[in-house]
Order: sequence, then C-alpha cells, then structure tokens
Amino acid sequence: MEIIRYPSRDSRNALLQRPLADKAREVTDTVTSIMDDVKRNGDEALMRYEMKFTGAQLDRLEVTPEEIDEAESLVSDELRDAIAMARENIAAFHRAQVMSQPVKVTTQPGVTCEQRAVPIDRVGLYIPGGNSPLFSTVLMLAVPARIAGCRDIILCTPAGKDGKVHPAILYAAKAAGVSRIYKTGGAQAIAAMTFGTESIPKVYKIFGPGNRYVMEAKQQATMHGVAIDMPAGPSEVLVIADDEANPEFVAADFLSQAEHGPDSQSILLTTSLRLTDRLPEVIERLLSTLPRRDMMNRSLEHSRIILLGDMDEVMEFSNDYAPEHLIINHRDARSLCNRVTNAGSVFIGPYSPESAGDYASGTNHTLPTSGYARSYSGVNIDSFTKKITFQELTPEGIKSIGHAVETMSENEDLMAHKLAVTLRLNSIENNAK
Ligand code: HSO
Ligand code: ZN
Repeated sequence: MEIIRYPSRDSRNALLQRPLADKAREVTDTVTSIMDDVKRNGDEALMRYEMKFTGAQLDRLEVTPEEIDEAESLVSDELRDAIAMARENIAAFHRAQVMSQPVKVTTQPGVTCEQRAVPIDRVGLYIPGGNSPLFSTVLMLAVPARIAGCRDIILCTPAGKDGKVHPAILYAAKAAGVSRIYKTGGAQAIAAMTFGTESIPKVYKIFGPGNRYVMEAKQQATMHGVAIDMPAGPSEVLVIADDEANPEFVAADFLSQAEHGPDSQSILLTTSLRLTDRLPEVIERLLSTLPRRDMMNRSLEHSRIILLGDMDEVMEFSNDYAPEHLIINHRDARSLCNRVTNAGSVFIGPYSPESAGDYASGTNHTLPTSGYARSYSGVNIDSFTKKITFQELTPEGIKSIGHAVETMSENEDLMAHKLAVTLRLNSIENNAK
C-alpha cells in the first residue's frame, strides 16, 4: 500500500489513475471470434464453451422449474429472510423513483408536448460465476426491471462443473421475478443475448458485471444495436475519514473492497496524521483474520493512503477521482456530502459501510467505475425504461410556430421541411375562406 503525505499539485494526476491494465489486443480478438461463433452456431457453440470453460456437459441451456424448486430447498431460512428484506428495501427505493406523472406542457397555444417513460420490453441480466455467487446482483437488477415494467427479464449465468447453477442465484432470481434463466457464462453469454440463439432470445439491453472478456463483449454488443447498462471496470472505494474515525471501520471498508479482486482499489483521503500512520497496521491485523489473503494483498498493492492539507483539497481530490463508492466517515459528513459532485454512491457517517448498500439498504450496487461517475449514473429505475415524446399541434398550434419553422428550415437549406409546414398553413387558410 502506498502512503503519500502532502502530494504536490503536479503529482496529483498520477494519483488519480486507476490500476487497470491496458486492454490487451488478445481480449478484443478472442471476444470477436466468440461473438462470431455464437452468432453462427447458436446453442451448440454455447454448450461447447460451457464444456471448455467449466467442464459442464449440458444438454439444455434453460434452467428447469424442478431445478429452481430444488435450489429453493437448499437455501437456509436465514438467507431467505435476508433476501426478503433486501428485496423489499430495494423495491421500496426503486419504486419511489418511478415518475408518477408524465411530463405534459403546452409550449405555445395549440402545441402540446408530452414525455412518457416506457419500459424496455426485453432485458438481459448477466451474473458471473467465479469465487462469489453474486445473488445480490440478481436482486439489484431484476427488482428494478420488474418495477419498471419490463415484460421479459432473462438471466444468463454459468453452471458449475456439475451442470448446476448456485442455489442462491436461482432462489434470488425467482424471488425477484426473472422470467427465464440460462446456463451460459462469459463473453458467449453476452453474444447469445446480443444475437439470440435457438433457446436464448435476443434482448434490447444487457446489464451486469463481469471480467474483461464480458466487458469487452458488452462493448461489442453495442455495435450490434444492443444497449448496455454502463462501461465497467474494477470496483473501487474512496474513504474520507478524520481523527475521530475508528481505524478498524476504515480498514474493514478497505478490505471489503480488496476482496472483490486483485484490480480493486481503495483510497483513503484524510487530514489526520494519526490515522495515516495507524491504518496500515490495523489493515494488516484484520487481514490476518480473513480468507482470500493473497488476492486482497494484490489489491492492496495499488491502494493508497493520501494525507492532504485541508478539507477543500480532500473534496477536490475526491471529485476529480470520481469514485464508484464514496464513504465519508468524518464528523462533518452531512455537510461534506453536499460538496460531492462526482461519485456513484455516497455512504454518510461512521455507521454506513459500503456493505450496507452492496446488499440490503435499498440503493443499487451496480455503479459507474473507472471515473465514469463523472458522467454516468448507477443503475436505477430509468435504466430499464426509455422516454418517448409525443406532440400534437392544432390548426392554432401550427399557425403559432409555423412561421418560425419555415424560417429556420429555409436557413438550413431544407426546403422540404419548409414545404411540410407551408402546405398545412395554406390548407388552413383555404378552409377558412
Ligand atoms: N461492491 C460490489 C457489489 C457487491 N458487493 C456484490 C458484494 N456483493 C460493486 O458495487
Ligand atoms: Zn462489494
């Protein structure tokens, strides 16, 4: 872990960099060929890849109702209760985001403009395999999709070697109202949702996290007319803490980030010399009590403790970095949060760990990384809808804006545009005679 005391202005840019390795040509090429293979060979290609990458021998891709029942029986009562609470909190927060009234404005006499949110008909959710069965992500994506009114919510996730999907993923998918679940993972799953196969439908928007191959496949999907939630990189947290902050709380927040993968990044910004000096040893001590130490150590290698002169510098730095998660564990947390201009999600005060938002408080945990928080929002109810505008002009309406439209189209040298208005104005005038 790097400790940087009072960095000069010139060195700031380097400190804002993410540890992400350059996108290897190999990733792009591999994904391009997988996309092509799935487009041409459909289900056969998907089963072949499942065999190759996980060792699972599948004869069908869709999860059966019996498999879902079996999964349900394998989930403990304790976990079911926890999932139920998380689902309700996520639903409550996302339900409140639904715009109850469509926008309707009369801009000129006889000119009415309207905007309505309409659900995206069919969405695809991707849940990666790997070390952690991310059933919380199933809730974060499927619950708002249902609330937004998406008709068809499909989910792709890899099976294990035994050909089965983790029971908690299946249970959460059922609890959240996913329509159909398919056993396919990696770039090939994204390809399947992009082009459609014999058993998997093509979707209009793809959501969810994944490794570099999945991210690249999502980027390539956009070139085939499919939208994606957002560009994604490794997860990150920036903690702002003061002298009063409990160093163990800060250390645990660092470690929960490190646990997500070797590329994850944690940053502490503080004006406290004492915290700067103490934190490394507290992290070390807590780390020794936890599993996944090797991976966490790799992540901690590019994590940073940065000591700054005052809170103005801290807030400026944080906004420049634009963290996915921002924890403000500071006596003035409430007022500092009003100065946040770039962040995916903000956790205010000592008792608001990122873990709360990762699982159960109600906010969404699918958030912009790699500085995209400067321009992207995290997943929310709008992510599952598109807005359609409507307009209606009465004869009075076309008369009130017609001349302006004629003048503007003439000045853009678009005479057919002008004609579309002139003809109508003339017809109104003739009818009046
Ligand atoms: N922190 C992750 C989400 C997550 N954490 C899932 C635990 N499970 C990205 O926001
Ligand atoms: Zn997390």
